[in-house]
Amino acid sequence: MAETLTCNSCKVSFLGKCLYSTQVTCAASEPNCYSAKAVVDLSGFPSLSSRGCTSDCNSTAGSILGTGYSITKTCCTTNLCNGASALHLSMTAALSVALLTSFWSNAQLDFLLHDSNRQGNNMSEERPEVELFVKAGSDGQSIGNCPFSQRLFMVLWLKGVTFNVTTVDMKRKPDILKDLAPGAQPPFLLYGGEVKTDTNKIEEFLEEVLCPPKYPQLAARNPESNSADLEKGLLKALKKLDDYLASPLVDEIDENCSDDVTSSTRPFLDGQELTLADCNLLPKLHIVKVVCQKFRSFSIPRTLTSLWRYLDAAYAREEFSSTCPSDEEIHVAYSSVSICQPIDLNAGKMRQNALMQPL
Ligand SMILES: N[C@@H](CCC(=O)N[C@@H](CS)C(=O)NCC(=O)O)C(=O)O
Repeated sequence: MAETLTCNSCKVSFLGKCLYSTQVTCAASEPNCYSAKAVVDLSGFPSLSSRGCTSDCNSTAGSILGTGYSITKTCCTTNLCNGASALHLSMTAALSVALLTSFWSNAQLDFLLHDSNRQGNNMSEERPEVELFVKAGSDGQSIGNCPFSQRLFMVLWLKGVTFNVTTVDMKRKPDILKDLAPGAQPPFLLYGGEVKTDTNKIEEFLEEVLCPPKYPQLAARNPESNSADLEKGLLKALKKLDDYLASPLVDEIDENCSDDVTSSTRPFLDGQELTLADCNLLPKLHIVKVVCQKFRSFSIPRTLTSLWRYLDAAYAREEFSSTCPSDEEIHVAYSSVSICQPIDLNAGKMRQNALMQPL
């Protein structure tokens, strides 16, 4: 009996390019590592790539909506032979990929690429087809300013499922949106061919279907870690958040078997790991930080040390830092609301919450 193979595989891709790759152990029915490249007969359309385990090494060609494409597959049969795992592009590199065609063609091609990889695979080893559509930035391609989109991007990444992210340019209102998700605003999710549009419901759904033992549970164990209460009144909220992060969780007290634990050292809201609570709060906190710095020259006070411990820990994690829109994107989104709305930060209140409104 042949030993199982270990191959490089792309876990998170953005506009068809690999953002994060991992090593996977192949099923016995998949005796090859592959790397595949899909090329479309359209000038300026970037090639899409994919790697993983497969039983099917055939290259294919065909057409989508009258446009020809070809998928070239290369197989090999030794551990990690399908390229260095260094297909780990920086976000900037991935974002600089020029796309000259509509998002849907890109999504379709990506689907096709993965679909063709699945052919001949053991169907019992189910791998959901997961495509996340996030709001595009002002250039129509990069990640836009949308905390809901980033929240789901982070959740999928933390789940460890293989997925692709495509940006939707709302200015171009792709026709397919009307059929697929009429009236919907990004983010939305295509999961095994089904479209879902409500962020909270999508999060609930992912927590339910991508569950242990294969995928981690991401819900915070301490309900107080969920941040809904923490978003009203800026300084008050930041102080409240800092206080929460400074006070030990029950687990931290239990672990040290002592009542003397008076301050917390945990990096994230609910403990050592990122949870749904962080996926919800961090995208908004990032926007607040960037907007206040730009339009009010206000930085989160260094005296809020627990909050800074939290932010530093979060920016060190790719699931957060690589899913953030650029600062410029946030500046553009908030430039109009920032002009006439005075914000009295010292009073800890923001009139009409202009800054928070799009959150
Ligand atoms: N459907 C979402 C809301 C989505 C949403 O509000 N998206 C915003 C961006 S975060 C949007 O696309 N707005 C329209 C635009 O920016 O053109 C939900 O789950 O509540």
